[in-house]
Amino acid sequence: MKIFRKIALALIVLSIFACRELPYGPIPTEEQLKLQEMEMYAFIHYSLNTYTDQEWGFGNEDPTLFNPDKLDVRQWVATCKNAGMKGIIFTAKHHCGFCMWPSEYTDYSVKSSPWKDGKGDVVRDLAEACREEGLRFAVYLSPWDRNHPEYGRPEYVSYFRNQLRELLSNYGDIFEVWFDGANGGDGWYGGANETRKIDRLSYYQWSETYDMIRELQPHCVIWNDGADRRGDLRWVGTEAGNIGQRNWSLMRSNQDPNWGDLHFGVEDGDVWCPGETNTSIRPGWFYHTYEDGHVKSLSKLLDTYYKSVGRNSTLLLNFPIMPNGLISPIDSARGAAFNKMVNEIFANDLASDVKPQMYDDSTYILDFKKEVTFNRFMACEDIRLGQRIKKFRLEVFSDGEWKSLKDELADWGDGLETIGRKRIICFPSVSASKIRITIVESKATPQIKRFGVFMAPDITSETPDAGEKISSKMNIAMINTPNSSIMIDLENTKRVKGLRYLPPQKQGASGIITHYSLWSMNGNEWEKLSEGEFSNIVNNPIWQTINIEAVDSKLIRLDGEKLNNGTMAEYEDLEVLYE
Ligand code: FUL
Repeated sequence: MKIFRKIALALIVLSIFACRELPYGPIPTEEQLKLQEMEMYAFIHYSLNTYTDQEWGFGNEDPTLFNPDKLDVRQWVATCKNAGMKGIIFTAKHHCGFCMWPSEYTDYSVKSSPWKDGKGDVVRDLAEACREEGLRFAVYLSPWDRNHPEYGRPEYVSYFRNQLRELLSNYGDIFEVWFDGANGGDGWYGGANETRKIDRLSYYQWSETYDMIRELQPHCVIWNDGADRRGDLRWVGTEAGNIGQRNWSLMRSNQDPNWGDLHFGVEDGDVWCPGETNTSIRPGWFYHTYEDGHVKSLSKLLDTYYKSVGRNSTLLLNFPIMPNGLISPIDSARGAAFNKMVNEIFANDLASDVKPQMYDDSTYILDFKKEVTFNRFMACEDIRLGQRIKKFRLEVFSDGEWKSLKDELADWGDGLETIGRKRIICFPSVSASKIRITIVESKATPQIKRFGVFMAPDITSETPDAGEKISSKMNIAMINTPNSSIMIDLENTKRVKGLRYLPPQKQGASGIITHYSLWSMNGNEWEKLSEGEFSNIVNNPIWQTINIEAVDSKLIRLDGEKLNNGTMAEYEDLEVLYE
């Protein structure tokens, strides 16, 4: 009798296991899953750059410039919370090397500033405010340090690790560490004023650093691009605010990714590595007064949401701090409006009471039993079992026939490739009584967690995309030069106080000026007005402004001292600033 009972029990257990679907391919860790579920979290960029109006500091900026009179981390936290952000990643140290906490390993920090008589700690204040308000807290620590004398040598790697240890030991739980990809180049380096190149794959010895992170903060995820060991999250190849319309949360563990791998993920990748779409609410990462009129519009932010969260990615949205120590009210208001709109759109799921009818492993029908009007469709895979679906079809039953839908934000085809944790498809409003979803290709039996159907208001007409395009092509005579110069004939003598340069906007463009000199001619001689670097222009190809002391000029020449690629300086647009 006993033996029969045992056999029966074993059979029951076996049959339960036989029915339970097993994971297919790589799956997320608990930490990756938790991060993906946050969907949106904020970046905050704040450093000496805020006071020098730069995007990248050279490393020799005076630390006494850091002296905000209204710094209020609670206003930052409130802004981020109202914008729907579930955490904050703070630039503890940007490329200039200035530390926003009083690191014991350098004096180039808040402790050498007049703010709070050198006794302040922005990292601590923010970490505490986040905790009190229920936001998760994380740090950006730039590996490239343009201040440190030893940068490029092994000593710097120990310094970097020491700083990381401080941040991971003294500020409570850290949900993510962000190691920016910008690496090496010119800098101050303790007065050496030179260019230092490093091998980004081997120099930092990431493997050891990762072990230290895992030990100090076992629940922290590592963002890193192309290191000698794969991070937990990946850059998506652009800072414009979009990931590929096809997006696998997979990468190869032992291969340096190319741009396509970052943007689209790798279908046959062997490790889970979701994309994190990082972009700023303004053109730049740091605050510049001249960008006050160019805060992203509501429709632009929604477009970003669909092209990140709606494409199986998280959204890391940046809010810069103003010199007074606050987030601009323009940005706060826009962030809140964005979150309100997202909540409104997704509050009412028209499919919430509709049980999908399944015809086989790959066809589902949502029957509303009446005509409903909608313009957004959502599908979610159970990613604990792996990302499986390669391609699907979406049809609506309207006017007595099945009609195919395509993703109106798609860059090619119908845009119905991959689902992942969350996929949102946008299309013009349609009235229909049924939706049919067909999984056309899948790696293994599809594991759908949810379908959703929504009606979003059309806001494009209400909120034009102000701030994306600042000026149209100027009415200026361009003189073609055979080299890396761009010459502008002002036709007669004018009082010039600057030049604005918009680099070519095409993905992968060559001829982007990264280092420039600016010249003017009024008589017969060229006079050099200014020279410098357009920092971060390749990853974030936004308008660059060169301000000069006003001069009389008839000809202006912008020389590309260094280009990202090619020999011919290219531009999308130029604007001469007159007094
Ligand atoms: C880039 C950096 O160079 C920018 O300054 C900014 O921090 C951005 C988030 O990453 O690569």
